[in-house]
Amino acid sequence: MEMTFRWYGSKFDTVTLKQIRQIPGVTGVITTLYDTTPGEMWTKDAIRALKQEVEDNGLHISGIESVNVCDSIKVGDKDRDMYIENYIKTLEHLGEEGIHMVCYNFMPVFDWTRTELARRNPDGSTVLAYNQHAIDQIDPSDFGASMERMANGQTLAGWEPERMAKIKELFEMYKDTDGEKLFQNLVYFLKAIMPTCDKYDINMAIHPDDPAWSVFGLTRIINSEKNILRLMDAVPDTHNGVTFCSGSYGTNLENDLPHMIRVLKGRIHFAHVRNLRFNNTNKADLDFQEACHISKDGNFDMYEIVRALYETGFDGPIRPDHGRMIWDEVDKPGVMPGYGLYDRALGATYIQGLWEAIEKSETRLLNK
Ligand code: DNO
Repeated sequence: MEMTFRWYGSKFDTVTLKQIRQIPGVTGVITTLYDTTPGEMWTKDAIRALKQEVEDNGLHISGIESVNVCDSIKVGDKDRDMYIENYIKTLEHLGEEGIHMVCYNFMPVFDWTRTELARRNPDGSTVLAYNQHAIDQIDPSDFGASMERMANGQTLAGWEPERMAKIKELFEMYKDTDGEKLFQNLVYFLKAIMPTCDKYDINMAIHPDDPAWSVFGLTRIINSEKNILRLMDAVPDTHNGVTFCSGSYGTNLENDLPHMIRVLKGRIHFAHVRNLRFNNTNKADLDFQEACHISKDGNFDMYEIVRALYETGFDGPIRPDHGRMIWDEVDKPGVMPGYGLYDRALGATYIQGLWEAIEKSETRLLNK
């Protein structure tokens, strides 16, 4: 595995490449052209400039998160082939610049959903949280105002004000798209881009739905072992792969995370490793909050998750995922929710500690 860190680009991120380079063991960044819109073709010049900036700071680009897929492709609109063509050109440009991993998602309308962006812990740190009652109170025709109430001036990816302005139109667009149709549109998209991925050796890594169930009546399909395996079988090319995000698959406690990693052997191209703490597991009253990375702060056994990645020979980029806001970082303007510097840096060193211990104890056993 390679330890990496998500970075949104110097125009948008409060974390600098210089800081990332100083995190022990981190050699690459997972980045994006954050000011492009889904459906737009990425130019070679823009990709090259990004790459140059990263390399000038002693790091390299380990993958893209995300090249977003536009709604026309997701609902299978008549103009989808034109947008797929743009996506293919973007992949060609990335491939020509030596970038071989692309994370994307196929969630309708919203990317990840939380109801609180700064829930306070007893130790003064803050975390992102999800509460089912709060979701049930949101009026889907008034997302803008609901978001403002929740956000404290911060914005979640997928919930940008420009997008909220078009929200009714977006809901309208998805009204005939049920789970099966969404799945078939995803397969259509993947089949169309696979020849390019084969040519440039680009690993596509679909991010799971977060949370792992439908929100606001919009269908969601990448949320369980059965569904992700169905997608792997529908497009068996190994370039059709997975972002294994423990925090997203883990929202559904029926998902056995280490087991899922084992059955997805060879198809996991990217890993997001983080922990969650459930305060209420009853579906109607569900409440979870994000934890720091260590096992004892949340519900997941992080040792078993890292061990499953190690045992299946995972050799792609791995990154710590959302962190708490600690050491007064929460008041810093512009910090991306969940993506401050400090707690994620602690997460990166913790995951590497687990990895090193597993690797060394395995090697010792083999040599006995
Ligand atoms: C949240 C992220 C997601 C992810 C996209 C991938 O923190 O993991 O926003 O980047 O779903 O397209």
